[in-house]
Amino acid sequence: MFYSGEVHPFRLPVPSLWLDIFQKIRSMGYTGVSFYIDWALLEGTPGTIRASGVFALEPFFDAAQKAGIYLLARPGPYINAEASGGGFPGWLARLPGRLRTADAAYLNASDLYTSVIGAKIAAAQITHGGPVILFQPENEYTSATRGVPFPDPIYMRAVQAQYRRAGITVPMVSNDAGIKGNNAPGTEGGLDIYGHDGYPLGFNCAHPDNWPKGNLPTNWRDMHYQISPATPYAIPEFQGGAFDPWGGPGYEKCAQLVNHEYERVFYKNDISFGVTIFNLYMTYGGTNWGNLGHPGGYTSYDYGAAITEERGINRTKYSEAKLIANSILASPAYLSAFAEFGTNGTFVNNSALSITRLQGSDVQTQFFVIRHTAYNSKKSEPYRLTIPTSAGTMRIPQAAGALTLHGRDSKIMVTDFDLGGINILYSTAEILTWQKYTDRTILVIYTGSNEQHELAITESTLGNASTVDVDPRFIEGAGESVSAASTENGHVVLSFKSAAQDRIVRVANLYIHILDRDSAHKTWVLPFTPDAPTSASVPYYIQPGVSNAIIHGGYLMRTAAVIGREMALTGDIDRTTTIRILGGAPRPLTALYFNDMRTPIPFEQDEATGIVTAELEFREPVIKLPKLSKLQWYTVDSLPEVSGNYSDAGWTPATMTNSLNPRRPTTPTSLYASDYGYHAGSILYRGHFRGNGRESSISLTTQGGSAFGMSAWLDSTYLGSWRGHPDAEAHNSTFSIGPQTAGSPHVLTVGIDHMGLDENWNVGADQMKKPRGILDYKLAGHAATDVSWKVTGNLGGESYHDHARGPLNEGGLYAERAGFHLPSPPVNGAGWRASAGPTEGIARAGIALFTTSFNLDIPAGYDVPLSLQFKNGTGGEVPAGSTWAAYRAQVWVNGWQFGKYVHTLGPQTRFPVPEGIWNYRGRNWVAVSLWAMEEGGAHVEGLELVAGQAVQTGLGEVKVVESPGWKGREGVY
Ligand code: IPT
Repeated sequence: MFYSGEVHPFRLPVPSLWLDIFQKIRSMGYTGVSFYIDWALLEGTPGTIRASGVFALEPFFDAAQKAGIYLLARPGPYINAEASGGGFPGWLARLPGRLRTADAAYLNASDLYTSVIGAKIAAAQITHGGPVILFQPENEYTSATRGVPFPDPIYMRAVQAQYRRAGITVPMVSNDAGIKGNNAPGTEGGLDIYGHDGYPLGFNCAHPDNWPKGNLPTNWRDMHYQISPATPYAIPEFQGGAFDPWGGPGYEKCAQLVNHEYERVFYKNDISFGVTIFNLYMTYGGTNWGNLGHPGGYTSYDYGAAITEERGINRTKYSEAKLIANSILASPAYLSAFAEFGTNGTFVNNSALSITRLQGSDVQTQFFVIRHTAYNSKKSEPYRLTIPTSAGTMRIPQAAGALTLHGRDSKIMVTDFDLGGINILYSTAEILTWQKYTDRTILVIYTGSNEQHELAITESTLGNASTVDVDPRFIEGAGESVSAASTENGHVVLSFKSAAQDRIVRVANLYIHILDRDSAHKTWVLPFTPDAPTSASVPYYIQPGVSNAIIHGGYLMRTAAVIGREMALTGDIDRTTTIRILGGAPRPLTALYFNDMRTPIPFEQDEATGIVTAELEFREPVIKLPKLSKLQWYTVDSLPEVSGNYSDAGWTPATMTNSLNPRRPTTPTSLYASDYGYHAGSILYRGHFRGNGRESSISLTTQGGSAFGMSAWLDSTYLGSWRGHPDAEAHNSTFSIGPQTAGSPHVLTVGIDHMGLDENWNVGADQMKKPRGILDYKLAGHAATDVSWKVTGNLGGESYHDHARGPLNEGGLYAERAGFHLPSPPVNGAGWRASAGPTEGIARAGIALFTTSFNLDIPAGYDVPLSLQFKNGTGGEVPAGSTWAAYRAQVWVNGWQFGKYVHTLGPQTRFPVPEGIWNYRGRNWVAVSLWAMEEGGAHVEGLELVAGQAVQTGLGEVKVVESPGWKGREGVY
């Protein structure tokens, strides 16, 4: 089974942290990761692919392999992904042809990217010893505007051919948006495997408790049998969180909407359909650093996912997802099980509940997935089962009383489940894992709170000694017990109520660990690495018959290895923690290591059970952070354009009259940023004209994408701003001006905050081409041709300067053009002065850059998440409909833009920046641009560096990424 989490390497530009994400996902019991590649970041200069440094793919492949993770490669070329342009480079806005169609212009434009990236992925396929086992060309090729041939088999064949030519040989899977049957195998242009996605709760996180009626898919399996009966049931994207727009409710709300209960009900529902290619989007979201996001989202792409943007795993949904994935990993019979059509009412005596059955096709095992008929019910429902087993039809529980399904829960119950020879006749408690060791078999099951359960074992499969032995140590004081009895018809029945205390029941050589769910959440199942974990160089994957270690406790357990009679673990702890190695430790164990392979740690091994108990000592780190408000800052004006004799000689004249944009320019020359090679960050315009005494106003229609803002000046006079709104991608502003002396030269300066390019979801609409910049203008008293325009974005445009950070990290502010956001800017040079920093602000509408530097000395061996926190009157949260002073800020850490803050919109005020972008043991530079959109200026109320929860980590060294500093740039204007 390909049980996978979606991760975008480009949203975590620190290659040595990729192993951390892979290990956290592998430790959830997932076997795979699916990833996109963002074309826009790799081919900023048309005709040149730059895929090195943080953009290199090879380290991602290596890390996956080291963690034992298989990969599904999804390089697009179109990806969507809430990325600017949906992954399309901005220069495609000039394409003389339709995007995502068989137009030669589009296929030619994507040839270089698909061939270079295709070849890199091809080299990492499993057939070459690498981790890539699946490939998805295109993405959600599902809908089109009228008049466009769709679905076009010629196009889908062409995309497949591009990648086949590049050497891709693994199966190709589709990702239909909804189960509609596009590009199914056997259809013209079809792929090898049919796949579709599903986001049943949608993307509005404002009411996280609201599960709308009817949003649980019920017919997917039936549809799949119709569409593609011969290919594995594949869901290449299933909702694992949600994205959030500017001014949205924030990602903690999305984590609540798509929480652990959602996972239980919805993931198990997909399992009831027999899914065997299953990818949860997102499992780690990351960051839209450096302008890589689309206008519908802000800097964080946390997504409310199982792993937080800061790589934390505190959300219950991480632990719950681990239980579900592990149960499937432990169920080989699931892989060949046949999912029945629809749901079945005959197995359960309560119509408020529904069961979908999966039947083993070559073994007797059956899986019964039970849920509430009204999937969103919050009621607890009692039930009894009548189900077929190898011992005949059974009424369960056999004991008095009833089973219970609580609200917003779903369970996978089994019959005739094989534990390497021992037959579990049935279990109403869910299986977390089991493992057959040389001297014993261990089964770990778990219950919800306040539940009654029953488990039966076929006696004849237990060998001779079928003694039932409830370990008294775990019973005493627990107040709840396990009753066990052998029945006449040859099985041992255990009846038990849930209890907070873990219990062990021994039945012959089978040790059954009964945990409650909270305790199960703390349990880790780790495949043994073939080597000491610190030197693990050999890839290891889950293989049938290869042992797992079962470990209880610890914030995160990463790896386990057995070397002779010694055992070595790696992992992370957030406090002093007692761990219990339930299974997998040699008997007797002679030494135990945790992270540090030189110093064994004390432990005890129980004679009878072999369980090893050890205390992992947390040593509180000393984390000293500078107070940013106390540091020496330097500042420089970043809008020299409006102060006197500024020369825009170096700017790009906006003289193009033949724009290829689908929106035909309504101005004498095109003023679309993409026509001049500018695709990210701020775009600035200079409109020159001579006065004639008849001026009265200037109207501007500007477009920057949702939540964009703009400001305008006439010469040195501030005219006003549009502060932005999440629903406004464009805006009309009219500013009054007085009549100007006839013949006098004037210049209008317009700054537009470019929020990214729209996605290109609907084929034919070419939405990503939607222009950014000035759409229309009217200078009253003048003909439009009286104004001659110049434009700039980032210095060099598509011939961008910063190859280390890619084509989108810089915008067009003067300070960015000059590279002052980079480390070591020339703070003693002309125009700079010492400052108290962004809290000092600026006294009138305008733009300034602030920069400072300091040393960090975070102790090695700890994972300490650091964020930049903007503070305001309320301590953080931006109130809905805020009328606060309008300003926009960007923050750069060592030159990497890791925050775009819109003071009036929010919701994000805390901007996590990963280690590796920070230098944790050395010098760091923080730069802030402040764009004040108020007559009287604006200041940042507070900006501080804050640390999240520190964990003592077994991850190993995080290498600081190459972060070139400021160098005088030629031709800066
Ligand atoms: C689906 C896209 O495939 C994916 O790239 C991402 O944008 C995701 O949505 C939302 O986060 S599109 C689906 C919602 C129709």
